[in-house]
Amino acid sequence: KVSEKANPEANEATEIAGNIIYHAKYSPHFSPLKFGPEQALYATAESLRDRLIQLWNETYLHFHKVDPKQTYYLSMEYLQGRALTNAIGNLDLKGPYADALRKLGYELEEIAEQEKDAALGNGGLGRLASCFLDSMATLNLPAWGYGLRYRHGLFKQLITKKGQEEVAEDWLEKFSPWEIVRHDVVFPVRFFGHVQINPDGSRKWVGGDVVQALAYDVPIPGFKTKNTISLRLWEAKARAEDLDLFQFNEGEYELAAQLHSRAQQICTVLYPGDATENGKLLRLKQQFFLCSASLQDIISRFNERSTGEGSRKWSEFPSKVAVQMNDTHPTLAIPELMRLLMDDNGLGWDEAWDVTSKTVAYTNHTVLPEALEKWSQSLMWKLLPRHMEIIEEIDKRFVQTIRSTRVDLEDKLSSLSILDHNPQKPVVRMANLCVVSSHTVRGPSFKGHYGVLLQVNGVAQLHSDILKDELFADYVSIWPNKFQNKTNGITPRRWLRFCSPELSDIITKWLKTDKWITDLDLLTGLRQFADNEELQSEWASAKAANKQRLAQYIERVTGVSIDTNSLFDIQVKRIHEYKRQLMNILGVIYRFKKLKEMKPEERKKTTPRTVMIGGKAFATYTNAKRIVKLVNDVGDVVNSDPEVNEYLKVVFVPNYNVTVAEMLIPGSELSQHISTAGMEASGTSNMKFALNGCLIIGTLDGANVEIREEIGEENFFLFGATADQVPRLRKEREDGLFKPDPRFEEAKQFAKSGVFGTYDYGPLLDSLEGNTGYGRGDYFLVGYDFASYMDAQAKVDEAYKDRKRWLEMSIMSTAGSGKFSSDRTIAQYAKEIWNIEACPVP
Ligand code: 26R
Repeated sequence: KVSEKANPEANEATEIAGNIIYHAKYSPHFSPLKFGPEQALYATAESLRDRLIQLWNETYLHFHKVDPKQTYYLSMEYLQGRALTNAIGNLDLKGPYADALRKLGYELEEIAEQEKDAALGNGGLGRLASCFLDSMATLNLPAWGYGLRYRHGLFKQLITKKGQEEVAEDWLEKFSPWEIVRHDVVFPVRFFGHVQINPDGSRKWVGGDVVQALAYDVPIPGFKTKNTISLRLWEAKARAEDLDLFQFNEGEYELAAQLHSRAQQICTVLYPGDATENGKLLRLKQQFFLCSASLQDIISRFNERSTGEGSRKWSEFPSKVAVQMNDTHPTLAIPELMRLLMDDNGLGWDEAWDVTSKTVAYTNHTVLPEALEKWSQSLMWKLLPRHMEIIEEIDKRFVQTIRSTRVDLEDKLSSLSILDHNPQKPVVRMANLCVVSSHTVRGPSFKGHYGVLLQVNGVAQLHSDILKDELFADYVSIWPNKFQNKTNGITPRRWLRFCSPELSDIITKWLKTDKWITDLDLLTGLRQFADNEELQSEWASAKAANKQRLAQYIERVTGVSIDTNSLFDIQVKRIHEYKRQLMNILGVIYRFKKLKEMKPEERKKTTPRTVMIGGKAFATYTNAKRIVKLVNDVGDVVNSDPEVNEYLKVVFVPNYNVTVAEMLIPGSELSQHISTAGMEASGTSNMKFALNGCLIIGTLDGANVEIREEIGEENFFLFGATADQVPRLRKEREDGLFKPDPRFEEAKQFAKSGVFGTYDYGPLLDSLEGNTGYGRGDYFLVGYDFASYMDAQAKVDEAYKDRKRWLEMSIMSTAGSGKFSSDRTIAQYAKEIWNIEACPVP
């Protein structure tokens, strides 16, 4: 007793253990006879949840009292991953929780392992949203996220003889201990119906189906701060009265519950297939559901925070609310806010437009034409008739303004306008709607409707430049200051402090402070020690421990045993032709062939490598699935070749997700970011790898450009064409003017020769030919870049032989990663787009 009083940590551990037992007993989800790791996870999570709820409430009340301007981040995707380790780390309770669990017979890591990922997203855009939430909370910003509570997150990837197979994922199978259902936060969301014109000329959207949006709050704790913000996820529910009791009693159960089942479809899966009309309709419903529920909630909070005398002025709205649209998926927020202001709150067009355009801002995350959203006008008229009226009016006014002020743009209007009236396929161009509607409230050049600045952004300098010079070039001539850059970032808590505690402790020791966790620029302090042998040896042993942990994981999930002395070379990201996993595997195929041809003593001089590739292919993306299959087939052959497998192993890491990334990245030594220049908007895993002391082989694309600048060109393996060369090279390739490097031809021939099994890789490999009718004439320039890629790989092999130099480069990578903290990114959004300030809970 006495010793516990003297030791507050031990006291806390005892209290926490008591709390965990309390939850196991009185928040029972399992029969009382069992207290295994799973039960321990839920009870532990619930004990943390108690604290989070308290902090969440304090934060909410504080924001309510101070009434600051608040940002709402609207995103169709969040890739939160696991929450336990993150919550414990952010609340600074790792020691006490580990002790408490030990008292109960468990290791914290073992319990954390039980948790499923919340995978409500696809890839980069979703993970970015989650990193942003962590930074918003940590910076004490008044900011919330809004999203959808998909019943099934992103599919689980199984690797079978056929390649990738998708099965439904089930993160809510038991339940999620991290969400709080808010039965009092419910809003109606309408679909279909028609527009009624009232005697006074005002309009009202009526009829159709109405579903309820029910709020679930996921508390997001900041790092070592009381501030705990909300990720509010909407679930769709039918109303009780929508059950047709008469039909039900007639035995017509399906008919009776039609509305219920239609409501349920909305939040069943993320990105339902959109090849069919039905699929498109469901996706549009999802997007509108997010926008409508969120805006009703935002408006009700705006009114709730009104102080004293009557309701507040709508003109104040933009000084209290910023809405950030994560890509075009939540674009319907624009016409929905207009509708709510005009039809429900009686504002006139000009007033509503002024409020709306000062409130919304848009981030673009891709320039790929197939990812730029266009919705069919007829589908929109059917599902959202009032919104289509509003969009038509926005477009009409925009076109009029341009006609009367910019005659020089007359022939550009057909591509600048929001509505594309192409008679074959009339569509609404969502990016155009975003650009036309995003204004700012500050700055000297704000002059009424269309005098605007700084409200559309790209996600890396090169990407933002491409938006200005190409995609949105004509808009730039109208609004030269509207476009800006916000280079992406990642949270250093999850992506270094928590996923690699060994390396973190070394950094803290050498910097003599742990302040780098919230001030990542301090990492530059490591530069002066980059060639220090003592640091290098500590660095090497932390890396070795992480490699060991990764090797065990790989063996467990794939059965392949890998050599921890080999170079760990990793490429993990969504499988896409522009990301060029095919170039990676062709390089591996070439390496394999050369190793086979060597004499044993020659092989001994090579640098042993383990190449790991992971990522999910979209279910209907045929070439991406063929790439997955090829990597697996190559792995089977290479790994079982007794002559070569000491020097080369190839592993496909199945079901890549946030949790797998937390295992792979700390153990990596080389990572590949090798997209065709100009095509990867930013990339964010490149930042995670560099932060963890992994060297990058890559092209001048996306954030690679800035990473290389920060860590130094001598620490980056660069190759490939630059973005401005790409159009000319494509043309030459198409015209048959390209002379392929013999290594490229050799690799392709070998791949086709049948050594890697009986699957027909012809169609995939033919996409790399100039013009075969199969592919797009090597649109992604694998052929052109292959030569310089292989040269860069040869440099990697040489560099790895010099251990001291390699470690120095590794330390320099971490030391130069400070810029890529999402704290920096979010601070810039707060200052330069949202105009919000920190509001710390006292
Ligand atoms: C709706 C459908 C058309 C759709 C298209 C594209 C849905 C989702 C996407 C995902 C895109 C927008 C995406 O994830 N982009 C990635 O955003 C990251 C964060 O900014 C970048 O780092 C990354 O380069 C980019 O590909």
